[in-house]
Amino acid sequence: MAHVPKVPISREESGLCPVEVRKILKVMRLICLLVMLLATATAALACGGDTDGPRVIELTTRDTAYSLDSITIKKDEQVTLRIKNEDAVEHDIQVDDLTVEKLSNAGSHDHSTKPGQLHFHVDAGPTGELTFRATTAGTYEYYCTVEGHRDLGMHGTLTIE
Ligand SMILES: [Cu+2]
Repeated sequence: MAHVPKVPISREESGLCPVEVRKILKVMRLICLLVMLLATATAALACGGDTDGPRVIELTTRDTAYSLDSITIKKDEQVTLRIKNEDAVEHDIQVDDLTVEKLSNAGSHDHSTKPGQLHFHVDAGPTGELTFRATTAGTYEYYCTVEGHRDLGMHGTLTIE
């Protein structure tokens, strides 16, 4: 192979006039900007977008049964427990001997017998939810207080880690 000396190419030798060089630089800057925007958007998506919102736990009630046998949450974590009632009868969920900080309640009725009791009730058909925070760790039983439903299997284990 013939020896080709490496000589830096000047603007004149490259055949590009300063106007063309400026145009190329402008396009390159635009590409850089787009890449940075894309990276930012990807990072935002990777973070889930709204990391501050409560975690939603979906529980369906169908044929007098809960879809989940156990629910695990973290102490002090904001959690939205959502019950989608697919049955033709009302259901509820209650945990005895646990006091939680209730943050909001939507589409459900609260028939708690004690302040701070984790309890809410969902009519036949709709979806109801309760957003709360548990401040004590432990293992508890959740169950449906509608007569006979607990015995039919409407209960499960709530673990607060
Ligand atoms: Cu029930």
